[in-house]
Amino acid sequence: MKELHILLPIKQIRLHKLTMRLKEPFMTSFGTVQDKDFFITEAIDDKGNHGFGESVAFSSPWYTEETVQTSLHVMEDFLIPILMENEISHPDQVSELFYPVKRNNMAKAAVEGAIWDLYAKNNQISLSQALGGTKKEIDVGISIGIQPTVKDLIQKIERFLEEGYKRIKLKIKPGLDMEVLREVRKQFPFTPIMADANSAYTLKDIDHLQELDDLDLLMIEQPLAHDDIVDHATLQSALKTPICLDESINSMEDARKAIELGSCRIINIKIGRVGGLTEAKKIHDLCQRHGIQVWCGGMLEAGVGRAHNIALTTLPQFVLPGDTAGSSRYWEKDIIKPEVRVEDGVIHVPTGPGIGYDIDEQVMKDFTEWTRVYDF
Ligand code: OSB
Ligand code: MG
Repeated sequence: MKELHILLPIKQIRLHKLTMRLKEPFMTSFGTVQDKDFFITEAIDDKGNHGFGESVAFSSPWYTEETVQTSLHVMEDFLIPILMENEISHPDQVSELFYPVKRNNMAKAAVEGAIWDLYAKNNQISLSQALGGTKKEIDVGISIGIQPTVKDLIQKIERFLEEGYKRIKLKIKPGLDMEVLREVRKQFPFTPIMADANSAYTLKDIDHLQELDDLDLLMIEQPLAHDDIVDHATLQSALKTPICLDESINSMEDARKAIELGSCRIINIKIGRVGGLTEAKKIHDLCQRHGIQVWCGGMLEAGVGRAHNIALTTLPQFVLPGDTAGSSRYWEKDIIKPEVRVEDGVIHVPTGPGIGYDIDEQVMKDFTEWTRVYDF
């Protein structure tokens, strides 16, 4: 099957630098984001197909070490030149070619994503089909940042449940955790709820974290250090609540080791964090073989990144609702048309070629600071 699906020679890559403002600031244990700078990557082939990707690094390195600036440096000075020097016939080859560049996964994913979309468009299939996805609709949840008061939080949860979201994720940090979760659990006794600590705790907090076990949470996401899988194994053996790893899993090898050590029971797959769709698929397949549940995380993406997340989530082991909420949860206006819509807690997967959404040229232009062109 792979042999039939060819990728035409790439003629040009464009990097579009965008600035967009979230409707409201998003607060986590490590800081707040409201203005989002990022890149839309565009790959163009001989036939005039245009493939799009999106970079997910933030302006400062609080989630992982990458930033908007490091992404630009790595894409422009290393990754795009590698593509200029090599011919590829399938997008899976991109991550192999990028292998000599250590880490910088978000930069890699941004470039690889445009090539996956280009490949699907050239073959007149959806990105979901190109990846081997099967679902026609995907279940979605919502991630809520730290709120000024518990009352604000409860109101937000009520609103999102009315909109149909299938699970609620709350951001927690030391001092704003058990009390908040207890109050939320009291107000919503039957709602699927989880908490994300973004690596705010250490093993010294083990007794404190055991209080989570009374709250009937779906999981606790990344309680310990961003680069740890050893202490997480110790914590998981002391907790009934399943641990989900986010920051700690940057490759299939990381996932294999975490599964072997018992560091988690669930993995949050983010395309940017793991270096692209090919690696994301490998982690998915590994988890499927080991009975580890997966779901698709979010990076407050604009429409292109959101569309990639939707396509990935159509793979069968994405059994838990992800963080891919509708466009309107984040943006006054998204850069794709139609925007991503959530109805009764599901997104209907688009069936058109590639990502299945068109770029809204006017909106894109309004948010574009500059564009650089690389001719092959
Ligand atoms: O840890 O999952 C995370 C947002 C920014 C950085 C890290 C995370 C998040 C989210 C929100 O939880 C996900 C989203 O709604 O896109
Ligand atoms: Mg997380």
